Amino acid sequence: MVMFKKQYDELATKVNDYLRITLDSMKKYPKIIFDSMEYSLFAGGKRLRPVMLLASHKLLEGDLEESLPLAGGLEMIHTYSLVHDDLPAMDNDDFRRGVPTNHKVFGEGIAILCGDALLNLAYETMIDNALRRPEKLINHLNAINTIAKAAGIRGMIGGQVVDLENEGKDIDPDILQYIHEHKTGALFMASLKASIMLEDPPENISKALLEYGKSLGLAFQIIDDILDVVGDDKKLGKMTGRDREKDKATYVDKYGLEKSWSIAKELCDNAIAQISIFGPEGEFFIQLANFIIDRHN
Ligand code: GRG
Repeated sequence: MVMFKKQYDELATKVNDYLRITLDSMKKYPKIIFDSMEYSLFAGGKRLRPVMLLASHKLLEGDLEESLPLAGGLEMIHTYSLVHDDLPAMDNDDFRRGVPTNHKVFGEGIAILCGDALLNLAYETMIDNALRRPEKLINHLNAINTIAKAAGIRGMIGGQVVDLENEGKDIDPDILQYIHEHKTGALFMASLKASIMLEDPPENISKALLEYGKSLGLAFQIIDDILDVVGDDKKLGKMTGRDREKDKATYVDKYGLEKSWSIAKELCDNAIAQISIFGPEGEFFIQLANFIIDRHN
């Protein structure tokens, strides 16, 4: 576990340093938008998705300098989704990552533009990186395409739309699974798929990584549903009990706490089982699944 934490922190630091350098190159543009992007990007997220991207690229023996801009781009997309999701027109939340939400500090207009700017900067960053690597241009275009699709209507936005449409309704379990797999799972999958696009590993390796991502992404969101009921606002850095207030479809609502835990644990076990193909090299991913099942924030 100590080793896992050290490896995780090293990768998260790489992401943070990269985001810092990239964002600082935007300093000459209007101060208010720079400040609002900096505020949400550095409010203290776990960097889970970019860490997964870098760790899987490492597992596939890739060069992390090559994938770092994709990892940074993915975190920018994730942060934009949080800023927009917190807006009054969406979830209307006051706290995120332990601090007041972006629109509470900068106003709704700037928060909308902040999300738009982070989304654009993500693609600028990933495309600039691809253009610097003509020998692997197709691999990079495929990786960017994977991330774009996962963030779009066939992925995260699609899941969010079905989520919004179903607030207050008693939905079928398969619709609930669709929402979770798309709203949250799509970016988890994209982090692994992007590294697969860069390194073209054999079919059985890609299959194992993608199955891992699918199970872990769903487990992560189910645990998020659970933490919204039993979690601590301070540790989570956001208000709990919001799903019930908004009458959102959740696993806890559908299956109860105990069954939701057992579904999440089973999914984590399935994720871990996929990793045996990597032998001892896969240890980080086993510990990552344990970290997700044990998380409190
Ligand atoms: C496009 C507006 C828009 C929304 C898309 C992802 C999403 C849908 C909304 C964000 C809010 C939300 C409840 C998402 C579910 C996924 C989730 C639990 C996000 C929080 O991820 P963490 O815990 O956050 O990795 P940190 O702050 O650590 O990065």
